Amino acid sequence: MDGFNLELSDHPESLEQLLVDCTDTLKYGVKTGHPRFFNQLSSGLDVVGLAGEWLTATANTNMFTYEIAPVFTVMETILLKKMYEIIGWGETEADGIFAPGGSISNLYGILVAHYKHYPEIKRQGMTALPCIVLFVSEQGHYSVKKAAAILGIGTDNVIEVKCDERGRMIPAELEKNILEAKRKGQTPFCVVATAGSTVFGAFDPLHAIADICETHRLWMHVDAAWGGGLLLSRNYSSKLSGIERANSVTWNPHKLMGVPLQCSAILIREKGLLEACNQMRAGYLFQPDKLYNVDFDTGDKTIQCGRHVDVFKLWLMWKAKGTCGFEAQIDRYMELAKYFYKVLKKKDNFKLVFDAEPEFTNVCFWYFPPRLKHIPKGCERDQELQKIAPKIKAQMIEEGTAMISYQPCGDKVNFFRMVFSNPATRRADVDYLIDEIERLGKDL
Ligand code: ABU
Repeated sequence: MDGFNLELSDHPESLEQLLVDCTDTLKYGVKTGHPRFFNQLSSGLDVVGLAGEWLTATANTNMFTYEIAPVFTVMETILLKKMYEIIGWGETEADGIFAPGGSISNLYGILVAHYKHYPEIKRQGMTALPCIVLFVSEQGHYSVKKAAAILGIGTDNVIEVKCDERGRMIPAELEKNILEAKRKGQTPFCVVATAGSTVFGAFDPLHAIADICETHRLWMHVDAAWGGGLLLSRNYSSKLSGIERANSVTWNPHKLMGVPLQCSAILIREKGLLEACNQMRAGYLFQPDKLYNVDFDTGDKTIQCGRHVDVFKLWLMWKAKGTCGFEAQIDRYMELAKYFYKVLKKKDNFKLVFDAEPEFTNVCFWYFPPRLKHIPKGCERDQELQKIAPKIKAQMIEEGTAMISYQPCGDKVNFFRMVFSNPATRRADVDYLIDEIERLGKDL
């Protein structure tokens, strides 16, 4: 970061210097709004969302009480109601809160699940519990294990359920794992299904999972952090069919819906449970004898005290686009993913991880430099292929032309994961990326 002095000074610097610092901050940072930024599930820059974030910072308030954030609190209630409706829940049966990101929202889902089964845990901790276990697919998000570690359940008690060839949880395997856990004397309490897995964009079969949860009386949490936005598309919402049967749902508008970071909700299909689970009644914030109905105070539903206003930018974007605007944007990402898949399919040097139309906006693929085409399939070729994506990506970053993620997964060596969630991206950017990968990779 040539010439950018990040050290802090004892004395104030000039306004001119501060402006240079601001320019340098953006100059040396990654341009996540750039149409060729494909690295993350959250990307792009919505100008209305930006305005919302700006106004939020101007208000500089805290979500814990209605008395200090009356307007934002009502907006949160309205957004949550909209999200319950879209999921298929009645307003009176549901509850929720905006939380800092999908991992924390998943933590809430599991926290409430074990409180529901064992309310005594709030006072007595894990000593009150048998050996409880939960289930998530092997393609589920790592935050589920984090939550288990944080909550004292332990990562060993997160049982990974096998997936099919497209990365979807296999219900028969789930059932088998539950019965096996019971035989071992463990106590299953929760299943985390995934709607839009991080790497493959897979959707677990929610109805089949809900049936199993009902049979075994397990809490069903759906991690729809990535896939939740698809509920806004009449063309694609059926991929989440069964989500209405979940007990709790994570949904991140900062991913597919393009709301500036952060904006994530945990939605619970039981009123009062969040508050019962987390309430501490701090007298200095939650006085029962306030001038208004204190049911409006949301602060005791959360595991936080201070809470940032994440709702205004989403509310403002919804006003500006309407539900139809989100739908059109999301449908366009799905079309781009299909376009990308079709172009790659015709290219000799590219190989798709799944040779079928993309389930979501994730498209996973390898690039094969001509040199590797002569090495027969097997260990030696895999060893070489493993190095290709990191080398291409490193060069792309050096030159600043585009950004795309890669990873190994199971027995698959490093492959690229293309993902569409950036409203600025056009077909020309997709074509550019393919050409760029060939340019940087052909001599490797
Ligand atoms: N929470 C998953 C985000 C990962 C990604 O953006 O690639």
